[in-house]
Amino acid sequence: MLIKRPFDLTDNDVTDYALYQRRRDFLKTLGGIALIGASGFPLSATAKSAFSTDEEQTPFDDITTYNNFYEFGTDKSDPARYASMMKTSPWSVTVGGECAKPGKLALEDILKPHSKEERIYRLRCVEGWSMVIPWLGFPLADLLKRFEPTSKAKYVSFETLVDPKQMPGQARNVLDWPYAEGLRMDEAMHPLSFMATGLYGKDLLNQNGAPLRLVVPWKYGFKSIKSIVKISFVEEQPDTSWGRSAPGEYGFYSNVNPEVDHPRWSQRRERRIGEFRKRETLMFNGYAEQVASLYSGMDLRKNY
Ligand SMILES: Nc1nc2c(c(=O)[nH]1)N[C@H]1C(S)=C(S)[C@@H](COP(=O)(O)O)O[C@H]1N2
Ligand SMILES: [Mo]
Repeated sequence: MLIKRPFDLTDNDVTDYALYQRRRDFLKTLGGIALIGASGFPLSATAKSAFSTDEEQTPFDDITTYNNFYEFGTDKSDPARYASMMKTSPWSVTVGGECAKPGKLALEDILKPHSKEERIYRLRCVEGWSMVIPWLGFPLADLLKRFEPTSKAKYVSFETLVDPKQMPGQARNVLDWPYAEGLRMDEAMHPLSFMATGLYGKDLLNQNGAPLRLVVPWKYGFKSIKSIVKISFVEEQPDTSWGRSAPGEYGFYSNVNPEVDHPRWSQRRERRIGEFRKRETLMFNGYAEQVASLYSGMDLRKNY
């Protein structure tokens, strides 16, 4: 296993964002039009969740143009530029491992039984930036229960599509493909864990992980794996792509924790995209009340 390119340092990331902002302002001036920002998409049909934050939502334009999706390249602007090369229809998801009802399901059959709801969650990237995103989707637990995991299912793992023809970034070995992530079963079954199919009331754009992506708001953003094609129930803690590439930097839990620094930068503060001054990073990304009990008795410095 090779270590190719770790996440950018926080300071690099800040420069990165400033550069991106300038490029965008430049493009706006060029076109002579203001791009459409937040609001815009009515969402009257979906219920407002008690889990949603009422913090200001990051504009649609930022959420869909400032992305991490290394399958399309490591630059923040690569996913928006290249993700249309990925074909999301037809799409299927293979579910297997320790469960009574494994199978390969067409996306339509995955989605059919679930009514969609909105969850406005904070997303905190391990690099030190954050957003507030109004997701559309359904609880992960409701999906997983359908496959009837057995008592041996202690963890659940997820994989992203592999196809270098559709995902040009996979031609480079920046990570071991497929992108892989995992959760402990109780984390996966927690009511905050969410399968997203949309944001701002519309279907997900490819750069955000269409047609189906995980969202685990109390963990660093890299746990929220995009464009899922495989779900497996397993007995042992599964490998993850980032864990394999730099085990000392990206642990299996990766809970947002201002007290535990990344080996190469502090995690105390973060830049909310669109804000100038940094803000304090909150324990479990502000979801401590809901999730802290999952980790009682665990040393969070060891289990980073
Ligand atoms: N398959 C896959 N999923 C991924 C990533 C990736 O590179 N590949 N990047 C992760 C990281 S580091 C973050 S911060 C979030 C970013 O999600 P967003 O671009 O929708 O904001 O996606 C995560 N999911
Ligand atoms: Mo991230």
